[in-house]
Amino acid sequence: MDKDQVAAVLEEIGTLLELKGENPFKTRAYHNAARTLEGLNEPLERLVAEERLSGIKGIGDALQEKITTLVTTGRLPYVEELRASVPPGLLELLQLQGLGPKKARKLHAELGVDSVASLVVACQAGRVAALEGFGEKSQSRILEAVAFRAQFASRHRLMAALAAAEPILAALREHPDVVQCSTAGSLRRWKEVIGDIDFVVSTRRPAAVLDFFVGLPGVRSVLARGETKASVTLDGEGIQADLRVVDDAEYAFALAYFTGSKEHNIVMRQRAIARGLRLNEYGLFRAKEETRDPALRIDCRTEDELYKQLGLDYVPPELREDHGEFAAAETHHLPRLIEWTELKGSLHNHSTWSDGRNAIAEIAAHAQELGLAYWAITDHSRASFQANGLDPQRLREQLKEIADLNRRFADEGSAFRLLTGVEVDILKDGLDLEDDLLAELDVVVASLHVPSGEEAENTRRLIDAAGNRQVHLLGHPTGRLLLERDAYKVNLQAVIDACAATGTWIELNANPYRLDLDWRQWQYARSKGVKCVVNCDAHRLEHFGFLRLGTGVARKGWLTRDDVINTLPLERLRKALAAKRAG
Ligand code: DGT
Ligand code: CA
Ligand code: CA
Ligand code: ZN
Repeated sequence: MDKDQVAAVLEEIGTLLELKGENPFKTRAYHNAARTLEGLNEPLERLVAEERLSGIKGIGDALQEKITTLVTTGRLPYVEELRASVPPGLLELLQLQGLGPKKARKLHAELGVDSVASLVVACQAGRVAALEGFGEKSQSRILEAVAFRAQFASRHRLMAALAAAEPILAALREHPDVVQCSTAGSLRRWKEVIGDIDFVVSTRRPAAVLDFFVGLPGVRSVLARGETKASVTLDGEGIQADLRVVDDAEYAFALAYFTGSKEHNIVMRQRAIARGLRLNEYGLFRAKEETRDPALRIDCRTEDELYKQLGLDYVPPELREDHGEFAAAETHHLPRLIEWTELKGSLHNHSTWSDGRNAIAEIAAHAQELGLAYWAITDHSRASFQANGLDPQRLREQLKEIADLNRRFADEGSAFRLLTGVEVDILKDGLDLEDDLLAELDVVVASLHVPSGEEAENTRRLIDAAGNRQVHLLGHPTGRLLLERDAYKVNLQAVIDACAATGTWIELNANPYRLDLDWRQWQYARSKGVKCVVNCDAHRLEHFGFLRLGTGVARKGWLTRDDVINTLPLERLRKALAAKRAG
């Protein structure tokens, strides 16, 4: 096990002990140790092999032994026993907002609550309100939290769905009876949140392919299995996946149909009718009635040919939302969408100087390995104290470290450069750092981390930040966390207008929880000439991969290479950064 996996187990032990009512010092020791491991700058395996765990503050003998066992064997009997001693439903309770181990334990001890279902029953009977330390208000808050969870239980962030779909698609591709296959549905359209995953396959042997699909490793349970389709639940989050099987001659039509969106399909069907044709998932037919008769089918081997038949340029899946793609495809005005390989770097990222997991040198090495041209280090400013934000003095020290590294790259003949910067907090009355200091940095990202409840107030703060010459871009401009937290109240149109007027860029934050500015807003922003920056907001090396996710969402927002600042090579980027400051 690596340090993050071990940290997760320690975190779980702490929680289980809390549920059992153990001594708070003991439970806290586990939580703290988990945090410590996460912050380590060297591999845990090495620390264990060199018996250096004891040198780490807060890791006593008992913890050392458990960590060593986990690292070397990947298992820990202690946690397995602990898990078995706690009703599994109690852990489920902790997923409810506002319900911690202490309250869960009390509900269990006093009311026998051992699952979300039995908690709802207790609430409905008014027994939770009657419990000491709870009351009416807390009872109705619990019911709200249950409703909130249910609403999101069947929806999933795109990143998780992509990860679940990839091995299945790969397996289908390998199968000898599969002729063509693809993902379809909202996943292929790159929606930020999806209901279920859809696959389309063409084959001469539907039964063999369906058998193979429902028996794949990673399939938790089979919900339905018919002659031409099957639905399953996958391991992990329990995402549902649907597979449709068609003849190869029907493949292009099925793929287009099951890619959707419903709104897009409706217009496609109307266009067919207007041409005296009939369109459905099996074909485009010379017919006025519903049919699947191959003799009437107009041959289309690809989606491209289908769009041609209906008088349209090929519409990339990301744009199939009936958001203006038909007018553009009719007149050859669809944009040439950005490709993720066109990105040259990311302008919003963190390091160990604030809440990132990797040292700047490690980050730079990784960026160079990936062939990127630049990477900005924009750690938090001091107001984000929980994220170990930087005050002016530490920021200046960081600038020295980056200058040293850049000198080294130059000496080595590498064209790669780190950019200095900060993610400065937008506070109630201005930015968290002085303009003079900001002016010394290559890149300034301004973010609203503690919004007000008032739309006018948040809008004003963002507009003021955009009005500052030192600020290049607004970070994660809505503050939303998909399926967890709504956007703060803000008049986005006014903010976009202010960015247009001041030459301020807007981030498309590629973190799978954020993906904002939302794709629905980019057509407007683009029409106003506002540039986008697709940023990783990386807190660890694995986050570099978000660039591909973010670019997909940028495509969904109709953005081209020219609309996205971080496709510029370094020298042109520097000019663009300087332009904002010139006013
Ligand atoms: P999701 O799964 O809720 O994130 O969204 P989708 O778009 O993947 O929807 P899903 O899985 O129910 O169906 C996949 C596609 O199949 C959908 O995008 C369009 C097509 N489709 C499904 N039902 C209908 C329908 O009743 N009418 C039309 N025109 N298309 C449909
Ligand atoms: Ca779907
Ligand atoms: Ca579906
Ligand atoms: Zn941030």
